[in-house]
Amino acid sequence: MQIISTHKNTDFDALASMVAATILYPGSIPVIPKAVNPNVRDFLSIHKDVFKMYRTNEIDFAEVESLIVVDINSWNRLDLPDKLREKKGLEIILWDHHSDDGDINPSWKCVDEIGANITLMVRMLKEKKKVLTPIQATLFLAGIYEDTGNLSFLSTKAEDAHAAAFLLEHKADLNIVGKFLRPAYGEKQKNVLFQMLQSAARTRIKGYSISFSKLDINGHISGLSLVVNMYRQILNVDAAFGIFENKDSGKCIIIGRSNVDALDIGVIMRSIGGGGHAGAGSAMLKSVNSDKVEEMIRNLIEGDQRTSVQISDLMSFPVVAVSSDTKIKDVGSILKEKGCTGLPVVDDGRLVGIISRRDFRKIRKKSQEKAPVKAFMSTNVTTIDPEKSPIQAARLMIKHDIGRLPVVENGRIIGIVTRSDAMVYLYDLLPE
Ligand SMILES: [Mn+2]
Repeated sequence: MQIISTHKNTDFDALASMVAATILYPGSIPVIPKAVNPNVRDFLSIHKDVFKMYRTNEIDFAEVESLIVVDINSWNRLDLPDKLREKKGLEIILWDHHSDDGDINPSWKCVDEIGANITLMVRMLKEKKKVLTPIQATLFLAGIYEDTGNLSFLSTKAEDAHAAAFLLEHKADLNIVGKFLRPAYGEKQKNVLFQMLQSAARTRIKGYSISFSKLDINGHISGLSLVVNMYRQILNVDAAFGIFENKDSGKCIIIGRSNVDALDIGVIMRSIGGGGHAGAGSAMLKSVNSDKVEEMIRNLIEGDQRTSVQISDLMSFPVVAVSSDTKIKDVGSILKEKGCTGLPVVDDGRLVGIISRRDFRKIRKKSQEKAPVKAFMSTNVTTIDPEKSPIQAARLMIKHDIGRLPVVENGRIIGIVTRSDAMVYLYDLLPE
């Protein structure tokens, strides 16, 4: 017998992947965990006849020769008996889109970091030219939308969007998708969100706006990740962390959400024993208190390789500069020759102003061309410290609508960082 299973707290991606596996592996039996997400439970109760799911107590595990695991790579998160794990000669087929190394040892696998696991399976369904019903296409699209936040999470890949297009072509019903994907904020979730907002505080680490919310909880509360997601959106911070401590069980659940690429939640969560993607992740820790957890995350963000890039790593130097008595005509030729749009004005190593192409509009008469640059330069210059981050540089440039920032240390100009330097870094335009 061949069975299919997935992680506890089954979401739409996991359910969709199980159904896709029944198509790819004819005759296989989908075995669903006892605990499924509330919206998946609602969906299944209406579609009971269409998607027949089996419970563990309906399966004779002695008969199982082959196990297909979808959307997870961890024995602990499966709802299957231990004796199956220990079974000799068990064939295991693994489909997963999480990057962390799991403890399932498959005989065959398809593992790829991508927005949704169902995208990987759609790839194979397309290859094998399998025919999908509109109801299957609808469920699969719900899986993609849920796991990628409607294709907006940073983990989303082009292939997820292609798969979504393919499913729409196969008559996926957006009405039904929207109906079931609407986040289920129950009374408990609303209370948690309300408490988080009441004590909301923002802090700055490495130029990122970040919020930590620490809350004591009693018993199990489902959907905490939805709550943290909403919390981040309302606060409009780059990243938000919900640290939920259950004093009775001594467990601490940490959920993180990030909206900036360089702040990778998956990396942070893996460092503290959890997992996730760039935009979303979680961890569960035992016998730590929430203050300790916050301190750990702060240290990780401060020490993070990618976020620790400083302006001094990006800036150009030596700086082409002119002195304040240089004739404006000569400044014009230097700009043309160097192909740049502005220059710092420096006297004896001290920054006294900045001249940009825009300032040349102030020249009205030909005779003015012989005047010194100090007559036209801006003296109100925004500068940046060398140890600041590229994000901070980008923010300053946007705020003041300027294209370059002199990098100043102890009053002396040591380099210059331009809009394109910041863009190259932020968008990874150059290979490392
Ligand atoms: Mn998934």
